[in-house]
Amino acid sequence: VGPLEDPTTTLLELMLSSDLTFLMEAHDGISSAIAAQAGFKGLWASGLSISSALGYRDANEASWTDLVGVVERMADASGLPILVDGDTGFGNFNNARLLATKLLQRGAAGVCLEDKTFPKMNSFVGSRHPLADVSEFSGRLKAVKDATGNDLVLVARIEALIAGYGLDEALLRADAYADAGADAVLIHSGKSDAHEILAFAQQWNQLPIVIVPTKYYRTPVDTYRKAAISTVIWANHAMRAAVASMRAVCGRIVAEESIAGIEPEVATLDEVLDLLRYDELASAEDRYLPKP
Ligand code: SPV
Ligand code: MG
Repeated sequence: VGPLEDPTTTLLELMLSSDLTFLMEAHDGISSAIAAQAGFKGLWASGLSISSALGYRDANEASWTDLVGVVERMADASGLPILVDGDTGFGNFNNARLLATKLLQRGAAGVCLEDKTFPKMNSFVGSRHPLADVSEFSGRLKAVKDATGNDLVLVARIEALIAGYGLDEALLRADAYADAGADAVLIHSGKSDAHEILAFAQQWNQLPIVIVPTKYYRTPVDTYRKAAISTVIWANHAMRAAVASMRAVCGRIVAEESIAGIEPEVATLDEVLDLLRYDELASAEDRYLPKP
């Protein structure tokens, strides 16, 4: 796969289209290639999944340089537009605009910044989720827009519902972030049903709305179509699938002291070679290496 000609325009078009858009989580080159082969049109570079794959906790233990390195591998391996989970932007307006600039240079199509303080904690872990001041966070968004303009889609993520402040605070923040130049808002919720985010969508339609139904996974996606939601992020399912399969395979190999039993259950080597386009390298060798 080659890089997309204009990943940012493609991502923005997906988010602005009247169809519901799905972004699949990926966290490294091979998970990105698998999502592309499965037919997804765009990826979510999940902070939780990338941290987990690196052996870090989703609490800003991984650095912004760790993140941009992973995103570059994801872009190259998939050729898809990638919305990157930029957490809080790793600090103030200056750290946020540096992150956005480096992500753009390394092939990202968009960045999502959440209105919390550095270091953040994953929204589903514990109960301490201090929100950033609205005007300070708006400054972070403005600085990113001034640095990257239309070259990078900017999604402002509202954590008011996660932090327990309710709908009015979420709506107030959405207005402020739209004024600050966001291209879309992500409204997050940890409830096991979709009522909070549907109430938000009913009252707010200035910009495309992005959701992450990790906890309210039972809601059928047609509900989101009817609510005119723009984009659904399947936020961590490649990472969790990998954990489940690797656990099962490791457990069986330990118990059976053999790899014979699990051979039919793991991907063949040919599948791996196909994902990473070894065929392209073979034809390039024919073209460029001296003939024997
Ligand atoms: C992520 O995938 O890292 C996210 C979504 O930010 S959540 O884990 O729900 O916060
Ligand atoms: Mg995250």
